[in-house]
Amino acid sequence: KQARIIGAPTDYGANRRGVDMGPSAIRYAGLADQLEDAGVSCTDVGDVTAPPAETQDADKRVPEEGNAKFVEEIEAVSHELAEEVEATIAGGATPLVVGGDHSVAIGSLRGAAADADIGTVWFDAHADLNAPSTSPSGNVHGMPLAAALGHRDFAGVDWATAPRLNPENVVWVGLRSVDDQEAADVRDSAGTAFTMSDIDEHGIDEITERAMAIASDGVDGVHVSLDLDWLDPNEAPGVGTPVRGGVTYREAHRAMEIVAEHDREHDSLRSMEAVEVNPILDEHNETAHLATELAASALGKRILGRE
Ligand code: DIR
Ligand code: MN
Ligand code: MN
Ligand code: MN
Repeated sequence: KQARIIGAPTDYGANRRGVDMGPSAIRYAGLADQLEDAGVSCTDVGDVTAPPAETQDADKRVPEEGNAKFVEEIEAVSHELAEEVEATIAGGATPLVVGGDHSVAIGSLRGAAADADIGTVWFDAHADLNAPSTSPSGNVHGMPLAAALGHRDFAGVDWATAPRLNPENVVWVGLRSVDDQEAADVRDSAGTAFTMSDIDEHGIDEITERAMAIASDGVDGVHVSLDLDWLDPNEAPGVGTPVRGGVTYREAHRAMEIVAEHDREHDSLRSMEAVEVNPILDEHNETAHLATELAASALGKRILGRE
């Protein structure tokens, strides 16, 4: 397997500064070496362009309805990132996008869906299905799935939508903090939502297997989106919006191993991202380390290696 690391050092979509240092923290934690050890040959293309939020005006709004901060900046990042992701896949490698806040998923999904029908598995405490008119925060990191799926607020905003992301192949895993309107929108969507309660009831293996099966059913590939706040804050303290009651360290690794198994059997993993690492809020770069380990598991690392 070949991976291409693409950094997207943004915090335009988040409400806390510091997540723009995620790519740097993840590289410093040894991502490329970890992947090489796992037998994945890997190149790092560096970062897409993202000027510091302080130098930009938060109030420039593209969807005129409602509140969405830094939309012009997010548009620029989405364009460049989508192109990198698309070119990576065309070259036969797996894009591994390292964020940055979760708004970078808009670019990842567009790039992954440029030339194929795709599904996505969204490992996150949050559903990220808010839209400018429904978001309580105005932070675009809570909106990438609404954008990608073409919510009416994003009508005509073509940089934001991923027309070949099939709504029936969207699967959430590990939800535990969903806003009121957002919860109704998740229930009304064609996608499948597995909450933390579903994981408690059925176990991480069964839920992840079902998630990969649904996300890959009838499409060309799956984009795996890993928001580090999916894990319990005890394991992943360095995130902007920690929520108690997340998955454990071992559950997270099992889930990523199941992603890799599914990919071995079905060639299903088209692209992946690891987002929302905030080293400022972290302890000893622990969350960035976790991101590198989990990416390695998703790309095929096994405790005893492979023959
Ligand atoms: C919240 C938080 N639902 C919002 N979302 C986060 O601002 O829309 N997503 N943190 O990962
Ligand atoms: Mn998220
Ligand atoms: Mn989240
Ligand atoms: Mn299959």
